[in-house]
Amino acid sequence: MRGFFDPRQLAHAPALELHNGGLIAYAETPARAEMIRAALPALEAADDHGTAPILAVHDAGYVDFLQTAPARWAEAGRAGDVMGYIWPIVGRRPVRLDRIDALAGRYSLDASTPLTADTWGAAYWSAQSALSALDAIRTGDRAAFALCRPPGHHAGRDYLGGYCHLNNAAIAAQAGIDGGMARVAILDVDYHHGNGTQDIFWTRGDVFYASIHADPATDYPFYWGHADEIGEGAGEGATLNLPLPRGSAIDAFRKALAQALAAIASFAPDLAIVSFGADTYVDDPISGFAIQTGDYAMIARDIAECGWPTLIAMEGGYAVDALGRNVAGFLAGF
Ligand code: OKP
Ligand code: ZN
Repeated sequence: MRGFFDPRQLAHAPALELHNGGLIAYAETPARAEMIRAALPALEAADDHGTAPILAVHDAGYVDFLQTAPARWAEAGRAGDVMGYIWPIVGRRPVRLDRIDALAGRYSLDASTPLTADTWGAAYWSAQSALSALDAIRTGDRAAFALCRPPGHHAGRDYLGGYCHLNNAAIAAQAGIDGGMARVAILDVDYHHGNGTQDIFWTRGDVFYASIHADPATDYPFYWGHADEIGEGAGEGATLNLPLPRGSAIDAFRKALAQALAAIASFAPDLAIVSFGADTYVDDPISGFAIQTGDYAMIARDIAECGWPTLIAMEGGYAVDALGRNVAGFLAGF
């Protein structure tokens, strides 16, 4: 299976994130991508598809914010990385959103996803890696891997959050549709619910979103990922959420996976995109499932047996020492 990555994705390296009321070292490190890369046969450089496929999903004002906020933040004399810390309360009088501090709140979901001067470039190339994997499939490959980093599934049309800036899976899905595919399914097997992907396609009937994740009653992103969230309008029934309790291991995970795969099979996609997070791993430092390294091949086989052209896009996974073998195990199983 061909895989894609650009070294510019490594440059995004914020110092700190807000965690349990304090600041800790940022968990979504460049070392994650290095470990994955080291465990795989050589990845290919991503091709540059420009900003058009990004703007087909993301709001132009938001993209401008990603590009310009670090400089504006520095000009305003703020030390440290850009991090939202003040949000407009909804339902009150209209407020000015043009100041850098207001924009950081306006365009963010949480205060744990800092921007540095290198973030835009890294996020841009992360999205290009996903688009390059799509090209491989369009030209006949059965499957392709995109080492997306930063990840994408928490980012919405006009907001960042959960270590995500551009929604790589959504950008590839939209590019597939714009390239003539009638239906794309996104299967999200990261530990966390992909609220951004769900939100982007919430009212769409041409992109099916299925996710297996930790119950939002106990885990990030808390507001989204409940079983009763099924989409609206033309998208009603095209969102499937399968939350699992903390502690869930491979048997429960595979049962949910079978349910997700059956739903996707009924949808009959032209392309499947797997938002693959290895943070379901038993020793992941920020997560609570109990998937073992050897289980990833089985999960991948279950998906591969469905026979769809499949783009695998990297999302989370924070047990850095085990990350390479967990991803390599998944891809080998596929
Ligand atoms: C990203 B992905 C605690 C802040 C909240 C956010 C978790 C984002 C996970 N430090 N952490 O889905 O792997
Ligand atoms: Zn995750």
